[in-house]
Amino acid sequence: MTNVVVVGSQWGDEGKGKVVDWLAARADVVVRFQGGHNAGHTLVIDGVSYKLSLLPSGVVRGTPSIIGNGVVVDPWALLREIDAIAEKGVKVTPDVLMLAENAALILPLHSRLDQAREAAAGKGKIGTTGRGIGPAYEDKVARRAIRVCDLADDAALDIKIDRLLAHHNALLKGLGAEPVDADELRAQLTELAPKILPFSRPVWRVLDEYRKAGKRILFEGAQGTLLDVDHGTYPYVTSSNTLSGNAAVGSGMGPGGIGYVLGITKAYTTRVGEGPFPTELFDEVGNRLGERGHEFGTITGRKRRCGWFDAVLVRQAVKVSGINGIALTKLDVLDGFDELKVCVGYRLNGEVLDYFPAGMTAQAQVEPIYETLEGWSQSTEGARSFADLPATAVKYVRRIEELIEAPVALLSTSPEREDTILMR
Ligand code: 2SA
Ligand code: MG
Repeated sequence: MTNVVVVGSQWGDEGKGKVVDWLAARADVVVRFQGGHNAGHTLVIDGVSYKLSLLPSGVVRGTPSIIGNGVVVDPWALLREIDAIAEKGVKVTPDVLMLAENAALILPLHSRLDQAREAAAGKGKIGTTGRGIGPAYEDKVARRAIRVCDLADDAALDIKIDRLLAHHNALLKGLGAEPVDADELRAQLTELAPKILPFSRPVWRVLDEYRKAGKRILFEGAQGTLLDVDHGTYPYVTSSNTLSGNAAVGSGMGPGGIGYVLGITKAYTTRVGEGPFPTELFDEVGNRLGERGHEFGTITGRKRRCGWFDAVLVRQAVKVSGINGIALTKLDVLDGFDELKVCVGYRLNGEVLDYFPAGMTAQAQVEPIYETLEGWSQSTEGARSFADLPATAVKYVRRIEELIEAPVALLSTSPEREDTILMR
């Protein structure tokens, strides 16, 4: 196995958690490179279920795990998560978890701002997770973020807090909200420092050591391609680059370290939050997909919107992320449908498009062009070989491969790790 980058090829919730866990058992180190505790996945190991949002999946099995510089880190959320899995018997020590010293922090003022903006936005809201992800990335790019390494540097911390609050307190004043007290923030960070700093490392060097020793690195993406801040359904996106290319920048490794790109792809489509969704279904079929697929957010419990497989979107994800192969998940949710639809193009103002346009209005107005495929009545749940699948399910999988211009490398047929078919 070379290094592998796992990315979502739709709007997140494609089932990355299970596949990452499957791969983590074969990796020497697991690295998160973007996002924050807006991600959410459930790992089921020996009947015990673990809900992770910021910690890389490797930690549960004791595989060395890295939170890279591209991640925005809420240190309190990190400590809570470490405590929560400690209660289940998993101890996260600095030998197992390494945190990039140059990662930006999410502070309480970021989640407050995120939630206040969403509440005030009315129809214009994004439907964020309210975790402060966007405001934290804004501060990072605007060069006023407080980073992990600042917790060890009193002189820098004073300057940084002043710079940060000069901006935020003006903003809060405009919103008629209470300003943040500099001394109080400093005290919070001082209290935090001894708990967080033991995990802090020059992660790029650690990765270089792994590379030199020929170790296998697994990069664990969060969210999905269509939530990418550049290539997604902007502005209805998250605030990081979710594409495979960011694995290099978000961890401090050159692009040559990326290796194989695996796109996790659900056999139908879902999205949470606002924004365009061409194949969304508002009928019984949509409800059935949601119920059979248990389509509720891991972290926020939000109901996910459901629709048919959109091959145009996934093909675009394959291109922009350089996906070498996909892991197709939740095929069993389609069991029992007489027929299945797959979107193969769009119609917009009388024209046919074979890609998803970038404009907000165009994205909202495209109408899917469907191809209808025959369904199957047998259960595919828990199938462990391709030969166990009904012929029409095989046809569905093969047609998807053709349309998205990428092979199916893995097929996942239940949340259990063992119910995974290795295709090639
Ligand atoms: P944010 O909070 O600024 O990143 O939100 C911006 C958009 O990104 C979407 N988003 C997500 N979509 C699906 N899953 C996500 N993670 C959790 C999960 C979500 C949950 O994996 O289950 O528990 O509800 C995730 N994180 C961000 C979000 O819906 C906005 O559309
Ligand atoms: Mg999820």
